[in-house]
Amino acid sequence: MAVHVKGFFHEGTGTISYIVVDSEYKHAVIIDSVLDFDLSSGEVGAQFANKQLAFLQDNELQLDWILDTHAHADHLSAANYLRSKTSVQTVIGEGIKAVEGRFANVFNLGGLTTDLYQAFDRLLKEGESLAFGSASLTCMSTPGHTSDSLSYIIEDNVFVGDTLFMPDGGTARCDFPGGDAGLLWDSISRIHQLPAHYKIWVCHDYQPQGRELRYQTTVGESRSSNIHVNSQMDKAQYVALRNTRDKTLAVPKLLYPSLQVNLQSGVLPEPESNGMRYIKIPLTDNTH
Ligand SMILES: N[C@@H](CCC(=O)N[C@@H](CS)C(=O)NCC(=O)O)C(=O)O
Ligand SMILES: [Fe+2]
Repeated sequence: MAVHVKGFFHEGTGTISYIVVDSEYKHAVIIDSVLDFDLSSGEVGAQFANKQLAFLQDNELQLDWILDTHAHADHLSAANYLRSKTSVQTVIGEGIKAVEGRFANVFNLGGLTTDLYQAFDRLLKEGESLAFGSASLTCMSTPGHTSDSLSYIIEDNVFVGDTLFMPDGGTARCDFPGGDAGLLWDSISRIHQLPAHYKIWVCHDYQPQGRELRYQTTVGESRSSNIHVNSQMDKAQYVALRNTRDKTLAVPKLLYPSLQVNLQSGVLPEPESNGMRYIKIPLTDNTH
């Protein structure tokens, strides 16, 4: 398979979504697409996703799968929007069931819990493969940032979601419910055991020190120079560093909207009797 990777940067959330192309057979998959969302006005848009659809059309590509690496907590997934436009199936890791179970209580979803994760067409297990173009893609379960995190391997490309950032960005936070710094260390160790030339494609770049946008490294480069996980570090040191740093991080601006929508593969909440859709924000009352 002749693999070509096209990254699309979503400025508002620092997310990189990918279209991976089997250039020979003209098939493609989309990984981690984003809906535009303005929190203050409640406007939801599809400008970003439409750019990706235009790319598919302009290049006469047949879309095989709409993939998410995890239940994102900082942006709304465009998976369901893309499915509505293409009739292609949405995919996430089976760990989404546990994530959903944890948040059902936060959002008081009660008896709905078993229906939510059925919003995804396919739930993948460690090592499972999906047909893609002339070959296949395989997933590796890489929990830690979230318990449902998966990495997708397509030939010598690894789409790691938030399991790793660029070497100067380190690693993702592990303080969301179900996050676990020790598990993230173990998952990264597995990725770092892949051949050194494998390309790692990250899902976020926060441009440390204002440097230019970068979203691709290699296993070799990440292994030797990631600022959080490298040969100078051991697991206990990493867990301490990660947990200390996580205590300093603010709640992501779009945490609650993202989870409510992303547990349902990007389906917006049902309209209420006046026809409007609403996002819930659980309040913590610290007034007394
Ligand atoms: N300021 C961003 C933060 C988003 C965020 O927390 N991102 C997660 C990945 S979903 C992370 O690991 N961030 C690491 C960091 O901020 O150091 C927002 O509000 O959206
Ligand atoms: Fe994330």
